[in-house]
Amino acid sequence: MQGGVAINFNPNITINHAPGTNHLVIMKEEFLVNRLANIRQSLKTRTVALAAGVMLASLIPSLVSASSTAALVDTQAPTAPTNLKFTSGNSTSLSMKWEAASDNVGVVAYEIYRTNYGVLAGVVSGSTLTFTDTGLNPGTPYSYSVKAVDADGNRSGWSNPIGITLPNS
Ligand SMILES: [Ca+2]
Repeated sequence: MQGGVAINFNPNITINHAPGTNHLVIMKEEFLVNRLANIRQSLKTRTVALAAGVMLASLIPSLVSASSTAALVDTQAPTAPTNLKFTSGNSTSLSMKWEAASDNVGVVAYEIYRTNYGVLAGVVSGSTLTFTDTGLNPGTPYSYSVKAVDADGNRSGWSNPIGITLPNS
C-alpha cells in the first residue's frame, strides 16, 4: 500500500499520511535547526511515496538522526468479532450484528463473508457493527462469518459462524 507523505520543511515539521501507512517519526529540533538553513532556500516541500513500513529516516537520512527515529509498523491482528447473530431477514435478505473486535491500534473495517460460498458479501467501517445482505435467493442456505481489519491490513480470525436457510418467497 502506498501513501503520499507531504513533508514541510519548516521548524514545525508536519507529516500527513494516508490511512494504511503508519509511521512514527521523531525529529529533534536542534538537529533540524543545524540543517534547515542548508535546505530551506531550495526545498520547501517534498512529497514522497512511502510503502507501508518503510522508515522515513531511510528516505531522508540527512534530516533525521538515527537515534531519534522509529518506524511503527502494526503487525498485530485484531481480535475476532464475537457474538455474530441474525437480527432479521426475509426470503431475499438477512440482517446481522456482532460485537466489536479490539486492536492495539484500531479496527478500521469489518469484512462479512458468505462462508458457504466463499464470497465477501460486504465491508463496513470499524464503527459499524451491523450488516444487511441483500439480493439473496429464496429457499437457499446461507452462512456467514465476520473478520475485523486494522489500518495495516491485519485480519482477525473468524467470528463465530452463523447459518440459516431462507424461506421460499
Ligand atoms: Ca493492529
